[in-house]
Amino acid sequence: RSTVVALAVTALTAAAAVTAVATTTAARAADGPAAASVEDEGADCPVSLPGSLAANPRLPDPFRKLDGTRIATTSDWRCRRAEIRELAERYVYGEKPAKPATVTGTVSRSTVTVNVTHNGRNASFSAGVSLPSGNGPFPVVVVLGGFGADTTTIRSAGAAVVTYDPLAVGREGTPRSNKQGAFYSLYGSSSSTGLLLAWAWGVSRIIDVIEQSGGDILRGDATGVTGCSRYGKGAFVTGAFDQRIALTMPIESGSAGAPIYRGLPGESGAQPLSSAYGEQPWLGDAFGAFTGSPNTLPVDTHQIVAMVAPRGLFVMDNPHIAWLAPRSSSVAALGGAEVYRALGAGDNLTYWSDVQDGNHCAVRPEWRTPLQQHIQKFLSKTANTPGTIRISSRAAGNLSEWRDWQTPTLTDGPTTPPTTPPTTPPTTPPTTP
Ligand code: MCU
Repeated sequence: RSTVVALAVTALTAAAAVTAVATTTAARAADGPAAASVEDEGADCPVSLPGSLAANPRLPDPFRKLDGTRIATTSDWRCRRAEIRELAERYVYGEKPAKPATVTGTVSRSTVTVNVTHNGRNASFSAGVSLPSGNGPFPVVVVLGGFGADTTTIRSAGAAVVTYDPLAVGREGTPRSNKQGAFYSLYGSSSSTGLLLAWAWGVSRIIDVIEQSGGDILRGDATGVTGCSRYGKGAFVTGAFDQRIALTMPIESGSAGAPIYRGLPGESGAQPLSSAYGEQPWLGDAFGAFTGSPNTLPVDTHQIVAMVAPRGLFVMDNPHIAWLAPRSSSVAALGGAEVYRALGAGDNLTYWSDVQDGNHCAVRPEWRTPLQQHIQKFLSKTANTPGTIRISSRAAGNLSEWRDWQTPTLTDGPTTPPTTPPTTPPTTPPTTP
């Protein structure tokens, strides 16, 4: 039985006038977390994946390492995150190759071009640039696809919009055995990497070019990413897999995006995993073994949320469309929020599904101010508004039903090598015969 659900995308043009950023309140210089200077900080972490998988109806404990012990310090998170990344690549998205041997390109006031070479193969793609008013260099928000993102607000908040067509890098409508687009020109049309991570790889290469450009027009050190629906899935994965991205903003991403996989079979009307896996090759080929048994996945999307921590994350959801699995999405955010909290970064996460308009990918008045605040906090660094969790009562998940672990209090500081506990001198002196 296949139910075809067409989600009408309402193309909303000119959003209502957006009040320009007022200077009435002196903006506090934000000391929000800097994004990393490299795509993957845990590339050196040793990770050995499990030989077999055990079913677990609850969300895997994000703090428990593959060796069975739990992390104890905030610095332990770096290599725990690398484990999650490897699991996510192996079982969910496919592999994201590291930066290719050669990445070149150009940045102008209207276009970013990207040329990549790897193992003797070449590919190119480009993206549009739309600058805000004022003098640059400007922080960047990469917008995947052409709908759903409130680009008027993004630009009025001071960021340049880089409009990226993910389909140039990973085309839809192809069989898994013959994937097409710039990514697959380099890594082969039979690559088992799904479109979402191919799209993510494309954004990483745009950031490479901006970083290399000298920074006169666009800043390479303050990047956001957003997109709606299938491109919300893409934005979510893109932010998780490149730590140079300071702000990740998926909109109405639905199944294969933010919603926990384990929640989908029980969420009435939600797009089933088999449908999300089959509709387009968004997920990696390996995910095909799990569409009927998400409980055996060693990773779930609360851990993809956690991969973004402590960087800025603003998840936008629509509680009016059951197909989008908004309840399961709220559980992913609540589960991932536990990692943010443990890292002392609870203020860097916003989840917002409390919205009136039920149209898919509508530009919404409720998100205008938080969108502006997130850009100011994480990209232009001119404000420091704390994040907020606003879950619609229409689609409110309950994390306690989904976990059997508690959030540890992580101490600061390195644990490698583990500190030896001080030896306590015996209180009673040994008796001499
Ligand atoms: C929410 O994203 C998808 C959804 O997974 C699909 O089933 C539907 O066909 O399209 C949505 C979308 O991308 O709408 C623009």
